[in-house]
Amino acid sequence: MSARTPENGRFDAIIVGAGVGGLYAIRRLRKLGLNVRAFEAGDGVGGTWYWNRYPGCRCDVESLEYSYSFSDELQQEWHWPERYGTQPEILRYINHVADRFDLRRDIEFNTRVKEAVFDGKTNTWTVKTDTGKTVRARYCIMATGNLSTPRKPNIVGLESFKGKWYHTGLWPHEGVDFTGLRVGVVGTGSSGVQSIPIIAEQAKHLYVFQRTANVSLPARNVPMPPDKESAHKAEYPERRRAAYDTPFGIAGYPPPMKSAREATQEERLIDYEAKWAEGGSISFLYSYTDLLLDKESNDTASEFVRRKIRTTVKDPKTAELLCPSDHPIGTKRLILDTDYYETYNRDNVTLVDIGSKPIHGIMPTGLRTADADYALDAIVFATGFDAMTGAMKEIDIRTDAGLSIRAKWEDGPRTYLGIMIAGFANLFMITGPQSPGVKSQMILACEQHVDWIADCVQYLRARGFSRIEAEQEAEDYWGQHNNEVADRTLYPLANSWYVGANIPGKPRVFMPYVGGVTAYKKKCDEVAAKGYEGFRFDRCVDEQLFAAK
Ligand code: N01
Repeated sequence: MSARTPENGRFDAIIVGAGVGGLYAIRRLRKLGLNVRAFEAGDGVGGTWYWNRYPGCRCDVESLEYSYSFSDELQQEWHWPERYGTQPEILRYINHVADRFDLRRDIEFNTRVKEAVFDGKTNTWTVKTDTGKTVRARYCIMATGNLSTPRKPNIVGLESFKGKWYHTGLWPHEGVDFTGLRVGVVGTGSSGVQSIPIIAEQAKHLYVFQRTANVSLPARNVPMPPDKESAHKAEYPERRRAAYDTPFGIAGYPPPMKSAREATQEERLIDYEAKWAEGGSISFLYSYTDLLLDKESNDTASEFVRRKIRTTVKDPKTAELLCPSDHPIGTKRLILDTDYYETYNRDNVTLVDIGSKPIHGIMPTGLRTADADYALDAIVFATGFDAMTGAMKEIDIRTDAGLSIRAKWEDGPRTYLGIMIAGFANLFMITGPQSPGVKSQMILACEQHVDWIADCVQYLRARGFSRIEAEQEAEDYWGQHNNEVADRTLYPLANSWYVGANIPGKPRVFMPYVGGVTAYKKKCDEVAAKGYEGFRFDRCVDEQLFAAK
């Protein structure tokens, strides 16, 4: 069923994006009686899970956690077949949610929002799309995602390449068969590491072009044990509540009790071995209290992983290249893999060090580095995204007072709570920069933000306000707090997408909030309980425009 347009062409809320956050926003705002319209660039729901269809794509949070909590029937009835959800399985789930809660009728697919302009006289947003549509709404809700702006490097000669090239974040829906081909994968972040073992099984030869070695831990994926599923489901409501009282928004991992420095070498070895055998990133980071705070403690975990790599990879030179050494473990997003390091023991896989011998260009027949030519039939760019700010800056977001997001965020994002931006009234972000979104269980983060936004909108409507805006002082305080919290950790030491280091020319600013979900949610709740402290409200001149229903 296609999306309905009200007779006057005006909505209460426009939602940009129909991924996990956008879908829940439709549901939640609709329940308040709001007339909503979502725009989605893809021809289906799912966001990240719609676009990232590369081989081996799978979530790194366990599937019983990585799911919506807003409906107990849904969480009880849905069966996750494996410990970690595959991309097709997660997309099937999101489609099920869209159908089950009848969300599609408010979504306009194949429609990209190009521009959003705020009118301070009527307190409305006017949104224009690439399909030539113009709509107006009181609220604009950006559910645009944090890793939704794929970026391939500007390499000279790519247009001359005679083979095919792909980006993991824009994977063809029909899939790609690499059988018998000479394939090059550029990039060894999560997307590269997940796809490399699968591509290696198909390709005649696979060349992995690695600039920096990353840390990958074994996922230890298994079919879902029935007893685990039933035990989890029996405690779902309690577990969901408990998740908000954890640093990463994921319950079920016993918090560490002591520092790595307090443990003996033998104890550490036993602990790390147990975590390695268990699989997963949170449990590994939970080995000790200070792995993300103290470099010396962190070194013990990093060295453990390097030893594992050296014992797994048979060729010592390749093993050494794969050993991460430029950042403390966990300060870049930890990767979970299945047989990644083992893949380098295959005869048809070659690791190419482009850190010391960079890519010089692409030729019709393949790729040239500083010291060799590689004949290729296909190139996969697993080179990541313009993370956290890219999607917001792709849209021309402005106000009639002459402000624009592109200008305001020129030196990095500035927000209050990662939800609103001073100067941009009635514009909400779901898991925006300076919120813990990407450092937590994303679906929980989306639900928390949408619930907060929905409560806020209800508050405004109950009091007849048509405008809410973050105060500049509140935004300044939040930015400073965000940096202070990050500076207490080892995170800023890494050249990660958290600081925009993967995009040439992007200002180096630490973007996610790493004070933990517990502290963050408490702050958001306090702000709301104090009548939305740090925000100011107003009524508009033309109240009839958006008379409350
Ligand atoms: O991207 P990345 P990703 N020349 O930015 C290299 C989430 N995710 O798509 O480290 C050569 O991490 C770059 O090298 P370097 C997850 O949060 C989750 O893999 O910058 N190489 C790096 O190796 C993740 O963190 C899941 O030196 C270049 C790689 O490309 C995030 O998405 C799965 C280059 C990019 O790694 C992004 O992951 C997938 C250049 N010019 C993704 N530019 C799961 O849930 C970049 N690189 C499991």
